[in-house]
Amino acid sequence: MISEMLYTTYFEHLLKGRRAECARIVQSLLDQQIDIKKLYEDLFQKSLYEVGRLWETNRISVAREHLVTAMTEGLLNLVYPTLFLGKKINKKVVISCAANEFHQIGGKMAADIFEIHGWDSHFLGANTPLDQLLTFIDEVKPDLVGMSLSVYFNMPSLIEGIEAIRSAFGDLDIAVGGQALNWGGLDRIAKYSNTVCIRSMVELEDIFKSS
Ligand code: B12
Repeated sequence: MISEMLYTTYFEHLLKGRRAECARIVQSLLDQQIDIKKLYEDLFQKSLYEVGRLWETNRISVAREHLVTAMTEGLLNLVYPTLFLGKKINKKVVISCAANEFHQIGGKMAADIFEIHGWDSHFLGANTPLDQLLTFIDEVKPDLVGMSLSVYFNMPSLIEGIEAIRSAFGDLDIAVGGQALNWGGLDRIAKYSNTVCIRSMVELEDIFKSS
């Protein structure tokens, strides 16, 4: 549980670029064995969304937004040792951002949650060229492909990706996540077989219940 007071303290340190203080807070939550989904949504995601609002309304600079993003990516590494403690279930997932999609933190978090649930997760990061994604899927032969989309203008690239996966790999399961889904496109994605939209960490749990 992350109290409002702890969140506010963390956020102030984050905006001021105080890496050590942020790391101490995250490490102490990990020491208390916080649910990683809560850490991701209620600390990292919440603070990055807030930073997005501050940036959008010109209250912080692009440089500060980059600082916060880089710090958060570093803090995610503190979680790394806890990712591999669970029992492996012999399932593989490949998670990638759509081509031209540069927001990679959400997809990385999703990949971590799969790993915690015993999957082998292969996270390809931002802006993966489609032909490279297809080649990688062919090599790894995953049980599921996750696609991340943050900005709505990249929807055509996501749809192109889904169609290419359908045509090369038949009915391979696909899960689409990311906040671009808040701006629409659910109907366009829903028409593809074996393709689901995941809107939250709670919805992601449904995949694990059925696996
Ligand atoms: C950091 C950041 C950047 C960085 C990203 C760097 C990086 N290493 O990732 C950089 C500087 C590259 C960037 C660029 C741009 N950005 Co930006 N960015 C952000 C910011 C501040 C944080 C993003 C983030 O990490 N969020 C936190 C993560 C954890 O949240 P999430 O992605 O939603 O992920 C969660 C779920 O969605 C889900 N999920 C995500 N992916 C997946 C995948 C699967 C398979 C599953 C199951 C779940 C899942 O799980 C996660 C955990 O719950 C956001 C603000 C915001 N609201 O997020 C703006 C934001 C996304 N950016 C925005 C914009 C406009 C841009 C630019 C167009 C700016 C510009 N003019 O150049 C470019 C676009 C670049 C591109 N082509 O993609 C807008 C988008 C608005 C819109 N309506 O589409 C936002 C919302 C800011 C704003 N308020 O206006 N940005």
